[in-house]
Amino acid sequence: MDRSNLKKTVHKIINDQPVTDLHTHCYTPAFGSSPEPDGLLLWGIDELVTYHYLVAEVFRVVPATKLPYETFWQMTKQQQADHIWKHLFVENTPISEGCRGVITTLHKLGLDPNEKSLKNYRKWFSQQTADKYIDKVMEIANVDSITMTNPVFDDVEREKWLANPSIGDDPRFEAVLRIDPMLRNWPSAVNTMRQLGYEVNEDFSGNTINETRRFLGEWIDRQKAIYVAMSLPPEFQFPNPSNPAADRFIRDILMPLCADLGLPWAMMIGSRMQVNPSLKDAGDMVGKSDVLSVVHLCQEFPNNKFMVTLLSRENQHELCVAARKFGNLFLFGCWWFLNNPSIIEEMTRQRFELLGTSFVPQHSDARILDQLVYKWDHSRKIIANVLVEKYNDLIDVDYKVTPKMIKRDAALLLRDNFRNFVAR
Ligand code: RAT
Ligand code: ZN
Repeated sequence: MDRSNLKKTVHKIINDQPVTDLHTHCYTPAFGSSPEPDGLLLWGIDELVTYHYLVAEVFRVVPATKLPYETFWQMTKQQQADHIWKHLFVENTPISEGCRGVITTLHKLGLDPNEKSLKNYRKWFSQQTADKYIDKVMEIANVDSITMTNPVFDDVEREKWLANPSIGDDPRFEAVLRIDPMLRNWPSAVNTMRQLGYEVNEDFSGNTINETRRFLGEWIDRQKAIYVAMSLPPEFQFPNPSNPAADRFIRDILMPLCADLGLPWAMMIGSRMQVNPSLKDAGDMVGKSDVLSVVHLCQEFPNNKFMVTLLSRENQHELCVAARKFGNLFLFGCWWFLNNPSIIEEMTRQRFELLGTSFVPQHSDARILDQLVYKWDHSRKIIANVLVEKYNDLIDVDYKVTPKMIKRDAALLLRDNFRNFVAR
């Protein structure tokens, strides 16, 4: 392949490759959509601008000493969006990744991102319907499948599944059973399962093991979940002698169940919750995790499949090395605070160098449907740039890089590595 065409060819192939987005917080329209109360599918300008990443940023510009948290939270969604637009997009330059994302999204939707007020955007969005808008966004972002996050311990969402068994049946979406409280707060998980009629006890006595497996199994079936996921604190350890309930849950319940069903367990480790609760969803922070605990899990459960993403930049190299040791350890994405161009670039380069093409470079984590547009636009550019660099290194020593090879790599990275890993 001619070196002068390489950059253009790689960018085109990466852009043309549909992405299977393995972790988002987007929902099928059947879950209800914003601005309906309790609508879980969030989309449109007011949701985009009030994304929790931007809530955190606006409180740096207009601190709580000037606008108390309670006053902000009492405002309507539109008032919050107007406040954020004014301070982050009009009176300041929107160069943070969160802000830039809104600008990219508006631009790629064909809107002028220079408006001083949100009025015209609101008008444009009011002419869309959620269902058709999903198609439009998936087409622009070139995403072929959106993986939801479905927290069974969330009362609002659980009731929606119970009321409508086909709520997840939309060919554009896949479900994921999300069960953080099982390891973050076992007593509360037990309490909820008991209320739902399962005979479980905090001390694992009686039928707890079978009943918890039944609970999880039934929800995996109901959701047709393609994996089971948890976000875990930086302190997560396995084994953990000071938390015998956690070890028992993993050893006696989760691992056997996942192995039987061929389901991966996705561990997203390193989120330190609510260091500033006044910021609500924006109040979480990052902490370094214990990679050796991931290694211990891979050692003890060679028949299980582990998907792992860690939130701290400092953990990334050690995690890559761990993945070289265990074929059942699957690395994915640049999560949350890592989803910034400089860090995505560094992580992607490091992963190519240590793991070849055997990982998934990115997921969107989109909470607002429209974010698929910018998250994939920004990430594709970085992935393509790093690939160009790697192909050039091969071309330098006379290795022939062909468009067919580049297409094969693009398909693995953006779709097939994940699909193959979750295949049962
Ligand atoms: O990225 C986010 O929006 C976070 O608030 C979390 O939802 C995180 O991605 C998670 O899945 O826990
Ligand atoms: Zn997430």
